[in-house]
Amino acid sequence: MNDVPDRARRRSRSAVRLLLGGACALAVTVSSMAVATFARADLSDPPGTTLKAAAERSGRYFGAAMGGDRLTDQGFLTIANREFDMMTAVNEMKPDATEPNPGQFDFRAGDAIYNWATQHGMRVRGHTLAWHAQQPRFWGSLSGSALRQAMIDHINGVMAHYRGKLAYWDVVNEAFAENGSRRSSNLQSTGNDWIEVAFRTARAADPSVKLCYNDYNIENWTYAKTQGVYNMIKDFKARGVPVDCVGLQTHFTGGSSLPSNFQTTLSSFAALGVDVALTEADVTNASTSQYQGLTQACVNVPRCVGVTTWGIRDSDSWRGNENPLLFDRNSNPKAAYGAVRDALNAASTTVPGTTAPPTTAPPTTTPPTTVPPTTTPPTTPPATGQPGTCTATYRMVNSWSGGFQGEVTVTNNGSTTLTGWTVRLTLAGGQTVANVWNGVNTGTSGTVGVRNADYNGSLGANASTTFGFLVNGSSNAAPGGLSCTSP
Ligand code: 9MR
Repeated sequence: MNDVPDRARRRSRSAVRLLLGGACALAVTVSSMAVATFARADLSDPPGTTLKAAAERSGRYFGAAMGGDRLTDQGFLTIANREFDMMTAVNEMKPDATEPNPGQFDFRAGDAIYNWATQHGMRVRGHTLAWHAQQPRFWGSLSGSALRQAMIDHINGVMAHYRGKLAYWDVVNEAFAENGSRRSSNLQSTGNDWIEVAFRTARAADPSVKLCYNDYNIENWTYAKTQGVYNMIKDFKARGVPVDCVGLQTHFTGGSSLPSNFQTTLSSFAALGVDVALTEADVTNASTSQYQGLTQACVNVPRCVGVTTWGIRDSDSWRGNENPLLFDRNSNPKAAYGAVRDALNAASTTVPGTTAPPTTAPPTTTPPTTVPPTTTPPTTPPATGQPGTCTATYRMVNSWSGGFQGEVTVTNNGSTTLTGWTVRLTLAGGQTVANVWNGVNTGTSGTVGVRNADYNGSLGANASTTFGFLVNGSSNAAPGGLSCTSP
């Protein structure tokens, strides 16, 4: 395998990311690592000379997929390290790989890819938790509630291992048929709610990772399958099923090529309140115009967070005889590579939450000189809610420039079971709720109400439950005025 020649020096920001990646990777071996932080979008940066640098200007990523066999392929690793900042395991995190026998998990192959990627400053997309294919052999002898439970146990087992470490998880993969109805499968036969159960299980197992539905042939807006998936996501968002993103695989092969309405598809999904991503892109003969067009569609949609190609060189591809990737078998970039990089550099939208806060100086007004009141502050937070019913307490789980993840614990202080609860909290000015899980919100700014989800409203005496939420805004001020009422 030929190595690629040395390329232009990486921009300094990429160099810093590598150093940070190296430091973080050390931590992987001794403890679990937080999801790698992401470079800030800045469209005034000079054009990126690599795919990842070009993508990062607008807060996006550029990803690839790799199998474990590529970990000893220096040609592959050189390009991966230079050009990509997101990695997906081709097969190593799939259900058959991670749980070969009931309750016996094996993360060695997935971890090897995870460790290499994070040691080189990349983030990782998890692929996949529930799918009709590549299932553990023992699922084949299960059906009904036993199979449903096996799926739930699988999601819990795998997500516990990767908790806090991944950027995205493809929770459910390829669950729709071409005619827009659900694909027949053993999982579908456990009941139509299997997909939402998978997502609810996933959210509870790791609230830090974005949860995606992933499928192919959903790029054409007028295609029945696209509409089927769109209607499911719309329904999930309306009912508070926790889904954060839709992955469009973007395999353009055979009769399938870049549809002219691709951007409409992306923006229509995004308008439902989910991120979108191109998760497995490859194009027959690496058509420059199709690669340019698919990238252009993504960078035109603010919530299109990134593009992943399914492999790096044609020799890595599952359809290698179609030469569908951005690098040839000798590791040379093709014309499509330049077209993709140029389209990324020309992005005019940034991903929400990735732009730097304004650098304007803080206000210079003099603080008021009035003497503060002399009452002694209470040493414990004021009791919230009604005595004898429920209380709500808040903690910040994670924060970043432009937002934070919060968690509220709802506790039943009474001696009888509560059936339903509602928490109210008031966000600081400029803050908006982007997402709530394990609860259903009313309103997204100012005073926001969150009532229990279908499955966590019943709280026995002294029992508690939590819900989580993401907030976008320029300050990370904690919500005020917390109260809890029941029902
Ligand atoms: O690239 C993967 C290939 O090595 C496997 O043999 C195949 C088995 O199903 O899965 C391929 O990856 C698929 C991905 O997981 C889901 N979308 C389609 C991909 C290409 O088949």
